[in-house]
Amino acid sequence: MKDILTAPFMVEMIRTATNMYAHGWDERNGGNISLMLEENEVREYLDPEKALRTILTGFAAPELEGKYFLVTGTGKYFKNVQYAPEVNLGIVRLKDRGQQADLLWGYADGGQFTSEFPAHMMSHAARLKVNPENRVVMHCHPANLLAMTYVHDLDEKQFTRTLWQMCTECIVVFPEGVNVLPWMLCGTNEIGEATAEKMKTARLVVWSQHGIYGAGKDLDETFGLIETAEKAAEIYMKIAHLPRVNTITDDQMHLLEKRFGVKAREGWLD
Ligand code: 2HA
Ligand code: ZN
Repeated sequence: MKDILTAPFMVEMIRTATNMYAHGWDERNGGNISLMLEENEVREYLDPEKALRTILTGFAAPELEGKYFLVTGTGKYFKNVQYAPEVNLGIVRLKDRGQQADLLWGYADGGQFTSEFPAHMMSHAARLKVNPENRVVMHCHPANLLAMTYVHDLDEKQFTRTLWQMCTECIVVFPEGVNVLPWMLCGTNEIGEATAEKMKTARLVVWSQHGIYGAGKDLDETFGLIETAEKAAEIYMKIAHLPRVNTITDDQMHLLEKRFGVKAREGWLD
Protein backbone atom coordinates (compact mmCIF):
# COMPACT_ATOMS: atom_id res chain seq x y z
CA MET A 1 0.00 0.00 0.00
CA LYS A 2 1.16 3.51 -0.80
CA ASP A 3 1.37 6.22 1.91
CA ILE A 4 -2.02 7.92 1.94
CA LEU A 5 -0.49 11.28 2.85
CA THR A 6 1.08 11.29 -0.62
CA ALA A 7 -2.24 10.66 -2.41
CA PRO A 8 -3.09 13.53 -4.80
CA PHE A 9 -6.58 13.86 -3.28
CA MET A 10 -5.07 14.15 0.23
CA VAL A 11 -2.41 16.67 -0.80
CA GLU A 12 -5.04 18.80 -2.55
CA MET A 13 -7.44 18.60 0.40
CA ILE A 14 -4.74 19.70 2.86
CA ARG A 15 -3.64 22.56 0.59
CA THR A 16 -7.25 23.69 0.13
CA ALA A 17 -8.08 23.71 3.85
CA THR A 18 -4.83 25.58 4.54
CA ASN A 19 -5.58 28.12 1.82
CA MET A 20 -9.15 28.64 3.05
CA TYR A 21 -7.81 29.30 6.54
CA ALA A 22 -5.29 31.76 5.09
CA HIS A 23 -8.16 33.60 3.38
CA GLY A 24 -9.84 34.09 6.76
CA TRP A 25 -12.85 32.02 5.75
CA ASP A 26 -12.48 29.39 8.48
CA GLU A 27 -11.91 30.83 11.93
CA ARG A 28 -11.60 28.32 14.78
CA ASN A 29 -13.62 25.21 13.77
CA GLY A 30 -15.58 27.10 11.12
CA GLY A 31 -16.13 25.47 7.76
CA ASN A 32 -16.04 21.95 6.38
CA ILE A 33 -15.18 20.16 3.14
CA SER A 34 -16.24 16.83 1.69
CA LEU A 35 -14.56 15.30 -1.36
CA MET A 36 -16.02 12.22 -3.03
CA LEU A 37 -13.37 9.62 -3.90
CA GLU A 38 -13.43 6.77 -6.39
CA GLU A 39 -12.97 3.25 -5.01
CA ASN A 40 -10.02 2.60 -7.32
CA GLU A 41 -8.11 5.67 -6.09
CA VAL A 42 -8.78 4.74 -2.44
CA ARG A 43 -7.65 1.12 -2.94
CA GLU A 44 -4.10 2.18 -3.68
CA TYR A 45 -3.80 3.53 -0.14
CA LEU A 46 -6.08 1.49 2.12
CA ASP A 47 -8.06 -1.72 2.31
CA PRO A 48 -11.75 -0.74 1.99
CA GLU A 49 -12.76 -3.97 3.71
CA LYS A 50 -11.02 -2.90 6.94
CA ALA A 51 -13.32 -0.54 8.80
CA LEU A 52 -11.83 1.05 11.93
CA ARG A 53 -15.32 1.70 13.32
CA THR A 54 -18.82 2.55 12.20
CA ILE A 55 -20.47 5.94 12.70
CA LEU A 56 -24.23 6.65 12.55
CA THR A 57 -25.17 9.48 10.20
CA GLY A 58 -28.68 10.26 11.46
CA PHE A 59 -30.21 10.48 7.98
CA ALA A 60 -30.77 8.38 4.88
CA ALA A 61 -29.15 9.06 1.49
CA PRO A 62 -29.71 5.87 -0.51
CA GLU A 63 -28.12 7.37 -3.66
CA LEU A 64 -24.81 7.61 -1.84
CA GLU A 65 -24.62 4.05 -0.51
CA GLY A 66 -21.13 2.65 -1.13
CA LYS A 67 -19.63 6.07 -1.92
CA TYR A 68 -16.31 7.18 -0.38
CA PHE A 69 -15.71 10.65 1.07
CA LEU A 70 -12.72 12.46 2.50
CA VAL A 71 -14.28 14.82 5.07
CA THR A 72 -13.09 17.37 7.64
CA GLY A 73 -13.75 16.43 11.27
CA THR A 74 -16.24 17.93 13.70
CA GLY A 75 -14.77 20.56 16.01
CA LYS A 76 -11.50 20.52 14.07
CA TYR A 77 -9.63 23.65 13.00
CA PHE A 78 -8.70 24.19 9.32
CA LYS A 79 -5.58 25.89 10.71
CA ASN A 80 -4.40 22.50 12.02
CA VAL A 81 -5.25 20.23 9.07
CA GLN A 82 -1.78 20.48 7.52
CA TYR A 83 -0.04 19.58 10.80
CA ALA A 84 -2.20 16.57 11.74
CA PRO A 85 -4.25 15.35 8.77
CA GLU A 86 -5.03 12.00 10.38
CA VAL A 87 -6.68 13.71 13.35
CA ASN A 88 -8.50 16.46 11.46
CA LEU A 89 -9.67 14.50 8.41
CA GLY A 90 -11.31 11.13 7.83
CA ILE A 91 -12.23 8.80 4.97
CA VAL A 92 -15.63 7.14 5.24
CA ARG A 93 -17.75 4.89 3.05
CA LEU A 94 -21.51 5.11 3.39
CA LYS A 95 -23.55 1.96 3.88
CA ASP A 96 -27.03 0.92 4.99
CA ARG A 97 -28.74 3.46 2.66
CA GLY A 98 -26.41 6.17 3.96
CA GLN A 99 -27.56 5.74 7.54
CA GLN A 100 -24.13 4.49 8.64
CA ALA A 101 -20.57 5.22 7.61
CA ASP A 102 -17.57 2.92 7.91
CA LEU A 103 -14.49 4.87 8.99
CA LEU A 104 -11.57 3.65 6.87
CA TRP A 105 -8.91 6.19 7.85
CA GLY A 106 -8.52 9.25 10.10
CA TYR A 107 -10.37 10.92 12.99
CA ALA A 108 -7.49 9.38 14.94
CA ASP A 109 -8.46 10.98 18.26
CA GLY A 110 -11.84 9.21 18.23
CA GLY A 111 -13.61 12.03 16.44
CA GLN A 112 -16.03 11.98 13.55
CA PHE A 113 -17.10 13.89 10.48
CA THR A 114 -18.32 17.50 10.50
CA SER A 115 -21.59 18.39 12.21
CA GLU A 116 -22.70 19.59 8.78
CA PHE A 117 -22.46 16.07 7.34
CA PRO A 118 -26.21 16.01 6.50
CA ALA A 119 -25.96 19.23 4.45
CA HIS A 120 -22.86 17.88 2.71
CA MET A 121 -24.24 14.47 1.83
CA MET A 122 -27.68 15.74 0.79
CA SER A 123 -25.96 18.40 -1.36
CA HIS A 124 -23.74 15.76 -3.00
CA ALA A 125 -26.83 13.71 -3.84
CA ALA A 126 -28.58 16.79 -5.29
CA ARG A 127 -25.60 17.99 -7.33
CA LEU A 128 -24.81 14.51 -8.71
CA LYS A 129 -28.28 14.49 -10.27
CA VAL A 130 -27.51 17.78 -12.03
CA ASN A 131 -23.87 16.95 -12.87
CA PRO A 132 -22.55 13.38 -12.46
CA GLU A 133 -19.03 14.89 -12.31
CA ASN A 134 -19.67 16.74 -9.05
CA ARG A 135 -17.20 15.67 -6.34
CA VAL A 136 -16.93 18.52 -3.83
CA VAL A 137 -19.10 20.28 -1.29
CA MET A 138 -17.43 23.12 0.62
CA HIS A 139 -18.71 25.34 3.43
CA CYS A 140 -17.03 28.37 4.99
CA HIS A 141 -17.63 31.80 6.55
CA PRO A 142 -16.25 34.51 4.21
CA ALA A 143 -16.66 37.89 5.89
CA ASN A 144 -18.01 39.98 3.02
CA LEU A 145 -20.68 37.53 1.85
CA LEU A 146 -21.75 37.22 5.46
CA ALA A 147 -21.77 41.02 5.91
CA MET A 148 -23.86 41.37 2.77
CA THR A 149 -26.61 39.18 4.24
CA TYR A 150 -27.10 41.83 6.98
CA VAL A 151 -27.63 44.76 4.64
CA HIS A 152 -28.87 43.40 1.29
CA ASP A 153 -32.27 42.10 0.24
CA LEU A 154 -32.11 38.28 0.52
CA ASP A 155 -34.19 37.73 -2.61
CA GLU A 156 -32.05 35.38 -4.71
CA LYS A 157 -32.46 37.26 -7.96
CA GLN A 158 -31.66 40.62 -6.36
CA PHE A 159 -28.73 39.20 -4.37
CA THR A 160 -27.30 37.54 -7.48
CA ARG A 161 -27.77 40.59 -9.68
CA THR A 162 -25.84 42.71 -7.20
CA LEU A 163 -22.97 40.18 -7.16
CA TRP A 164 -22.95 39.97 -10.97
CA GLN A 165 -22.72 43.78 -11.12
CA MET A 166 -19.69 43.91 -8.81
CA CYS A 167 -17.12 42.24 -11.12
CA THR A 168 -17.24 41.51 -14.84
CA GLU A 169 -16.19 37.88 -14.26
CA CYS A 170 -19.06 36.97 -11.93
CA ILE A 171 -21.71 36.16 -14.51
CA VAL A 172 -19.16 34.05 -16.37
CA VAL A 173 -18.12 32.11 -13.25
CA PHE A 174 -21.60 31.57 -11.79
CA PRO A 175 -24.18 32.23 -14.55
CA GLU A 176 -26.77 30.21 -12.63
CA GLY A 177 -26.48 32.74 -9.80
CA VAL A 178 -26.49 32.12 -6.08
CA ASN A 179 -29.37 30.77 -4.04
CA VAL A 180 -30.03 32.11 -0.56
CA LEU A 181 -31.40 30.49 2.58
CA PRO A 182 -32.74 32.57 5.46
CA TRP A 183 -31.08 32.08 8.85
CA MET A 184 -31.66 28.49 9.97
CA LEU A 185 -30.26 26.34 12.75
CA CYS A 186 -27.03 24.79 11.47
CA GLY A 187 -25.96 21.16 11.85
CA THR A 188 -29.51 19.83 11.39
CA ASN A 189 -31.11 17.58 8.79
CA GLU A 190 -33.57 20.44 8.11
CA ILE A 191 -30.86 22.85 6.94
CA GLY A 192 -29.33 19.91 5.05
CA GLU A 193 -32.56 19.29 3.16
CA ALA A 194 -33.08 23.01 2.49
CA THR A 195 -29.49 23.38 1.21
CA ALA A 196 -29.82 20.34 -1.06
CA GLU A 197 -33.08 21.72 -2.46
CA LYS A 198 -31.27 25.00 -3.31
CA MET A 199 -28.36 23.01 -4.81
CA LYS A 200 -30.69 21.73 -7.52
CA THR A 201 -30.47 25.09 -9.31
CA ALA A 202 -27.10 26.58 -8.27
CA ARG A 203 -23.62 25.55 -7.10
CA LEU A 204 -23.57 28.36 -4.54
CA VAL A 205 -25.98 28.58 -1.61
CA VAL A 206 -25.67 31.43 0.87
CA TRP A 207 -26.60 30.71 4.48
CA SER A 208 -27.74 34.11 5.74
CA GLN A 209 -25.81 35.44 8.74
CA HIS A 210 -23.67 32.28 8.67
CA GLY A 211 -21.69 31.59 5.48
CA ILE A 212 -21.81 29.90 2.12
CA TYR A 213 -21.93 26.45 0.51
CA GLY A 214 -20.22 25.71 -2.77
CA ALA A 215 -20.25 22.60 -4.95
CA GLY A 216 -18.13 21.62 -7.92
CA LYS A 217 -16.29 18.95 -9.84
CA ASP A 218 -13.03 19.50 -7.96
CA LEU A 219 -11.57 21.48 -5.08
CA ASP A 220 -10.20 24.21 -7.38
CA GLU A 221 -13.51 24.86 -9.10
CA THR A 222 -15.38 24.99 -5.82
CA PHE A 223 -12.81 27.21 -4.12
CA GLY A 224 -12.84 29.49 -7.18
CA LEU A 225 -16.62 29.84 -7.08
CA ILE A 226 -16.60 30.94 -3.46
CA GLU A 227 -13.55 33.14 -4.05
CA THR A 228 -15.28 34.96 -6.92
CA ALA A 229 -18.57 35.47 -5.04
CA GLU A 230 -16.66 36.67 -1.96
CA LYS A 231 -14.65 39.14 -4.07
CA ALA A 232 -17.89 40.55 -5.49
CA ALA A 233 -19.35 40.84 -1.98
CA GLU A 234 -16.19 42.65 -0.86
CA ILE A 235 -16.64 45.23 -3.59
CA TYR A 236 -20.31 45.59 -2.67
CA MET A 237 -19.41 46.23 0.96
CA LYS A 238 -16.91 48.89 -0.17
CA ILE A 239 -19.47 50.77 -2.26
CA ALA A 240 -22.86 50.02 -0.70
CA HIS A 241 -22.81 53.22 1.37
CA LEU A 242 -21.75 55.40 -1.58
CA PRO A 243 -23.87 56.78 -4.42
CA ARG A 244 -23.72 54.34 -7.37
CA VAL A 245 -22.67 56.33 -10.45
CA ASN A 246 -21.79 53.42 -12.76
CA THR A 247 -22.67 49.76 -13.04
CA ILE A 248 -22.49 46.78 -15.41
CA THR A 249 -25.72 46.98 -17.37
CA ASP A 250 -27.89 44.05 -18.43
CA ASP A 251 -26.94 44.79 -22.07
CA GLN A 252 -23.29 44.37 -21.11
CA MET A 253 -24.16 41.14 -19.25
CA HIS A 254 -25.68 39.83 -22.48
CA LEU A 255 -22.41 40.64 -24.30
CA LEU A 256 -20.56 38.59 -21.66
CA GLU A 257 -22.98 35.70 -22.11
CA LYS A 258 -22.29 35.70 -25.84
CA ARG A 259 -18.52 36.16 -25.56
CA PHE A 260 -18.06 33.40 -22.97
CA GLY A 261 -20.80 31.00 -24.08
CA VAL A 262 -22.72 31.08 -20.82
CA LYS A 263 -26.42 31.58 -20.12
CA ALA A 264 -27.59 33.56 -17.13
CA ARG A 265 -30.38 32.07 -14.99
CA GLU A 266 -33.62 32.33 -16.96
CA GLY A 267 -35.40 35.61 -16.26
CA TRP A 268 -32.66 37.13 -14.07
CA LEU A 269 -31.50 39.61 -16.70
CA ASP A 270 -33.71 42.08 -18.54
O1 2HA B 1 -18.55 23.98 12.78
O2 2HA B 1 -19.03 25.89 10.09
O3 2HA B 1 -21.61 25.38 10.28
C1 2HA B 1 -18.34 24.22 11.49
C2 2HA B 1 -19.37 25.05 10.88
C3 2HA B 1 -20.76 24.82 11.22
ZN1 ZN C 1 -20.55 27.15 9.35
